[in-house]
Amino acid sequence: MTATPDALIVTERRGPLLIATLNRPDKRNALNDAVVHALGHVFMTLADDVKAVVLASNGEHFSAGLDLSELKERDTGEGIRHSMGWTRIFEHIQFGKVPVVSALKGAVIGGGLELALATHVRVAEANAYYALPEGQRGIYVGGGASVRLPRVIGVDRMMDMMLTGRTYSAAEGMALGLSQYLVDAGQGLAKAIALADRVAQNVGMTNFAVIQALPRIAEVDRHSGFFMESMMAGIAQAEAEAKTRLRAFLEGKAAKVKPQD
Ligand code: 1HE
Repeated sequence: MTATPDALIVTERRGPLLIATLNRPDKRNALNDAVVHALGHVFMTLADDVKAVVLASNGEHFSAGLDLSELKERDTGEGIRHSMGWTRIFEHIQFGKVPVVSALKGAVIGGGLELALATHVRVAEANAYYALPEGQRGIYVGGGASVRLPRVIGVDRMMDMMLTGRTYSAAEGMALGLSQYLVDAGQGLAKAIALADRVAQNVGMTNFAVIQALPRIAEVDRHSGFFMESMMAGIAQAEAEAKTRLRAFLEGKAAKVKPQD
């Protein structure tokens, strides 16, 4: 187990996985600049043999969002630069080297929800809940929620969250797509690791296509999208490992697709 110098993020290698854990439980994993920069450092320095990352948290809550004690007296320019700094790092998580599976529990609030939305697969424990209290605090989201959240739950639901302070439970969040998995309290990390292990078994080029090409294709016009997809398909098929796996299936040596838990 290793940690960034200030141990705000604890990292642990587990075979092909890197488990990165938010480690500020006394402050409910509120995200200050040091935490966000430490996260950025983790994702920008991933070893080549890391095939997937699990993003977890210590304590009862995934994250209480922006550390409000850091807001203080920023002027407009500082505020814009600060938000852009978060955006850059969260983009690096979403469009980084490998897929990221997050394990969500307790408060997934404000910037914590924005961070979660930058991950590719989200596992929520039954006690997780989602909120954007920016409206009540007199501020605005600044970690990419305006871009990412409407794509998941729609503009109107996000408006409602911000205007009325509505929260969504883990079960509601699962139905809306805030998480793709819902597990009992205490089971989030184990499930996230199990899923990340599956992800890590894919051919790297396919994982790359899924996290890099798919979200981009989903945002362009259909003609460009079809063409981008065809290019990505051609690139992926040409991989030696893809050929090996296809041959293994045709020779009856590969696992069949069956329903799973
Ligand atoms: C914090 C923060 C924080 C806790 N910034 N210090 N986020 C919010 O508006 C959420 C604010 N937090 C809460 O509503 C609650 O703390 C929780 C529901 C998350 C947890 O409640 P609880 O009872 O378990 O803990 P607590 O007693 O409220 O907090 C424990 C300590 O963490 C306490 O500090 P202490 O020194 O008195 O022990 C709290 O002050 C501290 N703490 N949350 C700073 N957020 C890129 S823009 C994104 C904009 C946003 O994210 S806005 C959303 C901000």
